[in-house]
Amino acid sequence: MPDVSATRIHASACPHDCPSTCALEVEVVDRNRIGRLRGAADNSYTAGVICAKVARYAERIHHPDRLTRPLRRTGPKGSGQFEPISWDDALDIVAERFLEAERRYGPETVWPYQYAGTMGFVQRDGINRLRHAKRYSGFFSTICTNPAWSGFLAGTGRLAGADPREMAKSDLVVIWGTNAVSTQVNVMTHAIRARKERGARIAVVDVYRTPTMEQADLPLLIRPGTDGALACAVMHVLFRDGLADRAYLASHADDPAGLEAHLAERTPAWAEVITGLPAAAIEDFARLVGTTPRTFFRLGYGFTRSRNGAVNMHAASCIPVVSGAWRHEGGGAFHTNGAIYHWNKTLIEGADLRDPSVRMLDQSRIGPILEGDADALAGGPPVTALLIQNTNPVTVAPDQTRVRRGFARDDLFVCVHEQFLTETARMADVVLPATMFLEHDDLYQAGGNQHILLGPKLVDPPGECRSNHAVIGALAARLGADQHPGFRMTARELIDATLQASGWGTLEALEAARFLDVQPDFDTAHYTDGFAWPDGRFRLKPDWASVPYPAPSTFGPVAAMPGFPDHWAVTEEADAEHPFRLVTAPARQFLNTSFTETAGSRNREKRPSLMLHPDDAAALGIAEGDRVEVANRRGAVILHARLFDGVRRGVAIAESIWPNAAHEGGRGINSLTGADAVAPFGGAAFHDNHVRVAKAAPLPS
Ligand SMILES: Nc1nc2c(c(=O)[nH]1)N[C@H]1C(S)=C(S)[C@@H](COP(=O)(O)OP(=O)(O)OC[C@H]3O[C@@H](n4cnc5c(=O)[nH]c(N)nc54)[C@H](O)[C@@H]3O)O[C@H]1N2
Ligand SMILES: Nc1nc2c(c(=O)[nH]1)N[C@H]1C(S)=C(S)[C@@H](COP(=O)(O)OP(=O)(O)OC[C@H]3O[C@@H](n4cnc5c(=O)[nH]c(N)nc54)[C@H](O)[C@@H]3O)O[C@H]1N2
Ligand code: SF4
Ligand SMILES: [Mo]
Repeated sequence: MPDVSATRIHASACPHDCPSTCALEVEVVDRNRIGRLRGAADNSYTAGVICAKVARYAERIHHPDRLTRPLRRTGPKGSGQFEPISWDDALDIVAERFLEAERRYGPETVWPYQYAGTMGFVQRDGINRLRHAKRYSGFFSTICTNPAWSGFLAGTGRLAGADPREMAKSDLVVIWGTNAVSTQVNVMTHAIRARKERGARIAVVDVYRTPTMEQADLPLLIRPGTDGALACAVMHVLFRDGLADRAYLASHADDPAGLEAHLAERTPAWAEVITGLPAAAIEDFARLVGTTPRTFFRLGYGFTRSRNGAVNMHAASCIPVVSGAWRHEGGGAFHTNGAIYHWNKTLIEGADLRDPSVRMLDQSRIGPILEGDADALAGGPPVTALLIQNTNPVTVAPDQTRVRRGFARDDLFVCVHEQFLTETARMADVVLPATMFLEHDDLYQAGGNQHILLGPKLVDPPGECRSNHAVIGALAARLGADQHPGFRMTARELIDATLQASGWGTLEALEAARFLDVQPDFDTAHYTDGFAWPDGRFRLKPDWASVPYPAPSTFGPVAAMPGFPDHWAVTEEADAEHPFRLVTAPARQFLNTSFTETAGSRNREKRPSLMLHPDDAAALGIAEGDRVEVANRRGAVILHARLFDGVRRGVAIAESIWPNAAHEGGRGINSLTGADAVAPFGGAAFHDNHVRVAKAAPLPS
């Protein structure tokens, strides 16, 4: 291992909301400047590879538009008119306004609202300590993971799976509903190693020909929201052709006979009608799965962002149980590793202060919540004060029209702590400048692999930027709520105490090691001795309402969810008025809206566009580059047509998330997405929208 301290190269971890959580090597030029970022070659998952946007990080951290001073709004909301003020004045205003709101409506009127702009525990989760100390409204986090996690948990009972490095030892890697080349490049490192070293095949299930599907030996291009049908037909073939592992099913699953009977009618021909994939292609795929013991299912998030997303995840996760692939190294399934870490984050989150009677508000329903929808407010007071860190809801949250109306309310006080003047920060009354990950200390866990990583402070922040931890502590003091020890400890002290309380050693040890590989052994990871239920049996037929997901209640039409895997027809289907299904998949050069501020990313993404099949475009009289209006009852957006035969007819793809302002009229892509909760535990169906598409009226000259 190179002695990084003797050089200008220092170890860190990527803080962004990406399953890869890469181990980084950062070139530090001096106290104020960094050079190139690289992937750590000696981290067995990162394996020296990181994405281009983070390799160019100097462009983001040294960006001239970074916020460097606290600001107070001087013009109308959203005008962008601010004046610099001192930190003391800024924090005094925020504390005063929060106390005033609390006097009027009680503490639940204040809603601390955060997400995963940084994945570091101290800087991301510390806001909960202030929330609990003050009994501010709870935050039910739903925007990203809930349909995926609940769907995976429904079968295995535990959010963990086969070691993702085992993809390199697989003979068939099935990359399902993730555009890994764009969104978590390291999956490709291991999958392609398997192809090079063992002649493995790669199958990709997606709804357009992504850069990942371009790499596939078996591209499986299906209609959006139909993964459950594909999974059923694959399992039908496995049972029909004697390729099901009946011994494994007998010892490891709840009701294989029931599943087999249920699948009798769910033939490839049945699935062809639903998925659009020819029955012969389904047969070929199923046979390959059934005859390749080492088949690794790498299940992503993308295919769960539909109203039936949890059901589809569960259905896909049943295949390696039916085929018995779990038995083999290089086989089984992996979605995320949340369950392997056994953290005790009491100090960071102030969990000991939490009052369970305080209402929980749904992150994804921020639009209805700010508009005063009584159901969304869970019967409590209106939200009149927001403290926002690590997220940009004005652009990323669904049902944007309502979100924007909510933020425009004059009786709403908003404080945004940010690195840039995002579209959310523009709506704030007070804006506070935030540090970036190389300017503060934090601790990270990898979702898409098995590492615990340290990201130490390596450079000084520009101007007056402060870390989230510093801001939360300073506000707690002003609000008379800083008795909890977590407010008075440094970030490093919190990291050390959290590692020790969780059984992961000390900060000193982690600092020396840079990252810890905490992969469970094979039998644990592969559920050899049983899945994580009292009877050890994988649930082919889950009881959805009792899936062990930490949610305040169930959401959506839970009672109508199918027991066995199925095509659950609750997606927002095309109709005469809305003939297209719109998917708003991630753009390669952005990370949600992060990196939309850097020229290196923006120039490569060019402009907000809509991929359409050339025949659909021709039928609508739309040519390459034309301005098109994309609309449904929630809103309308102008995009530029990109003709592409890698999308199906009737499907449209808008790679996201561009700033709203990058679109004509300032209406962003989430004007088209819905905030209705996905069953069974909430979430937003970002890829499940019906829309109409038409050539836009010419611009007034
Ligand atoms: N470059 C880049 N990287 C990112 C992000 C980003 O915005 N840009 N976002 C980060 C975040 S927050 C997350 S959660 C992860 C998510 O990473 P992934 O697990 O990769 O999931 P998504 O990126 O949401 O979606 C990936 C793919 O799902 C496909 N998809 C959509 N609907 C369906 C469907 O019904 N069936 C199937 N089979 N496929 C479907 C989309 O076409 C897309 O290609 O990525 C992270 N990494
Ligand atoms: N249409 C559509 N919408 C989507 C999605 C989609 O696929 N399609 N994906 C959804 C998904 S999966 C997700 S996870 C959400 C994500 O949405 P967000 O969580 O809002 O992600 P970002 O847009 O990257 O915004 C993160 C912000 O945090 C800030 N930040 C980073 N680090 C720090 C820090 O240390 N301190 C402070 N104070 N701020 C910091 C960054 O500058 C950035 O502005 O978007 C969702 N929205
Ligand atoms: S691939 Fe993901 S974790 Fe790795 S550097 Fe890029 S954004 Fe960060
Ligand atoms: Mo996400």
